[in-house]
Formats: sequence, C-alpha cells, structure tokens
Amino acid sequence: PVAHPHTCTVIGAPMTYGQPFVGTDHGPEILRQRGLRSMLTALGWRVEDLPDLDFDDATTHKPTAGIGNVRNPWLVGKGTEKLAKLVSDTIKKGRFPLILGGDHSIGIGSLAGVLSARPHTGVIWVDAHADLNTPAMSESGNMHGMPVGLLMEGVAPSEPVPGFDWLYQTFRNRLPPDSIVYVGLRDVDPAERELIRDLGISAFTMHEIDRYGIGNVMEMAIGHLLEKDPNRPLHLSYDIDAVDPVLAPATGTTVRGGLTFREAHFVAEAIAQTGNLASADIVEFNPTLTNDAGADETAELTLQIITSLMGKSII
Ligand code: HAR
Ligand code: MN
Ligand code: MN
Ligand code: MN
Repeated sequence: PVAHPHTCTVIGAPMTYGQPFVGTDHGPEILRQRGLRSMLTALGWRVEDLPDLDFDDATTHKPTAGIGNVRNPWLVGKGTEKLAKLVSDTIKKGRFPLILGGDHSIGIGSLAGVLSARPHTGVIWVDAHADLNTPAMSESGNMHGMPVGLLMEGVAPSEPVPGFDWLYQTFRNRLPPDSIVYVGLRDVDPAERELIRDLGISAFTMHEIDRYGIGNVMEMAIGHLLEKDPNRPLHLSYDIDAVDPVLAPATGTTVRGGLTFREAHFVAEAIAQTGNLASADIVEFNPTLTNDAGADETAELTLQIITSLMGKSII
C-alpha cells in the first residue's frame, strides 16, 4: 500500500458553472456545518481545513458566455486551474486532498492535479454518467459531463478549450484508458458508449452490479487497477448521483436505478480497505433542487460516504 498520509486537507470547490443550476456551491459549507471535521478527527486524521476556493473572481475579467458548444469555459477553466495547483501542492506536501464539490467539472482540476503529482494514479469513477464527453462530442455543452474526456489520453482535444491553456502547459499529463474504472453507470451518451467500447475502458454499470453483486464488482474493479502494481495510488471521484435518487434526491441529474444505501457505502469501504486511496472528490450535491427533507437526507448520506471512504469500518 501507499505510505498513507496522516493529514487530510479539506478543499472546498464550490463550482456551479459546469452545469445549469445554482446550489452546488453550498456543498462544502453544509458538509462542514454537519461536522465533517470532527468525523475525520474521530477516524484519526489530522485535518487542515482550507477556505473554499473562490471561483467567482474570474467573472470580472474574462468573457463568461459560452464559446462554440461549451458553456462557461473561461469560468470553469480558471476555477479548475486553481484547483489543479492546490491539489498538486497538497499531494506534494504529503497530504491527502479531500475535495468537496461543487459540480463534477471540478474533476478536471482534481485529475490534472493528481496526475501532475502522481502520473501513475489509478482512478475509480463512481457515477451514473461517464463524464467522457469532449466539446466536440457533448450534446449539452455542460462541462460537468467532460472531466474524464478532457483528461484522457487519446480522447482529450489536441488544442485547448478557451480558458484551459494551463492544461496544455504545466498540467500535460493524461490518464491512459486502462487507468480508470467506472462503477454505477446507467446514463451514457452514444458517443461515450462508442469510446468506452473502442478504448476497452473498464466499466461496471448497474447491469454488472446486478449480475455479479457489488462485492465481486469492487474486487474486479480494484483488481483491474492494481494488477500490475499493487502499490499504485488510487484517486476516487464519487458523484452522489451514482446513488439511487430515492436516497440522494438533492442532485442535478438524477437517474433511476442507482446504488442502494449499502452498495453506496460498500464502494467506499472497499476502496478504503485497499490502503491505496490517496485523494478523493465527492461532487454534485445540490441542496436547492429538492425539499428540505431530501436535502438533509442527501447531505447526511454524503457525509457518511465520506467517513466510509476515509476509513470508518463497521467494527
Ligand atoms: N452526458 C450528459 C452530458 O454530457 C450528462 C452529464 C451528466 N451529469 C453529471 N455528470 N452529473 O456526472 O451533458
Ligand atoms: Mn499511518
Ligand atoms: Mn459526474
Ligand atoms: Mn453524474
């Protein structure tokens, strides 16, 4: 296993510009209010809690409108550049970055930062969606559907999207297609499906979870990433919309037929047990898209999933 850090740096990434709704910017503050810090401390972590990243300053000096088929590329670009630098610096200091979204476009910054500090990282993408679009492929233009596409070797555009020069200068490492596994997919665009097939990307959709059970799926998923190097660091990107919307209604793009309560936790527990988890983001919680009870329930579930992935075991 990776020499595991004892300090966790909590990075609030209150991004909204990767999708059409306000509200995802409340994620970090709500998780902190609900006791994230003391839950991490109780698990034995030293916690460094940084102020949330400021994603709004870019609005003053850059064009904010869509460019071509992409919505808010400058805002997402400048914001994720900040995140990439912070994630990379945090890892180089020997700390575990725990990144709280925010919409999933922050994955562009997390992945870029992780790959810069540790190019050989394996990635587990827990999501209803593949987030494998590029601007040329995307039907919506929303950048929360593009983090994997913009960082994957052989998929990423050869020219920078406006606002993303940094991704072609200091943060040029890309993720090989065999270095990611998907868990929980159930809403994949036709062009994404084609790429997953053509590149042979490892994908455990809800169908495989039904067929093999979550225990076998996680064994296969982790086995795929660690087969050549059991000491390889892992990054987890957990989109809360992977969980069934009955349990996690407070998110922007719900899809029926998701992970059950125990499956949602088992995924996090299984990854924690490898001892290789070195960084994580948890994204797409949006308390404004449902009633108070639904927002409370989703916040609590998100917090519990974080404690599972940060090492809480049942006994
Ligand atoms: N594939 C669709 C698109 O690119 C939907 C993207 C999804 N929403 C998310 N990301 N929450 O996981 O627009
Ligand atoms: Mn230790
Ligand atoms: Mn996502
Ligand atoms: Mn999703």
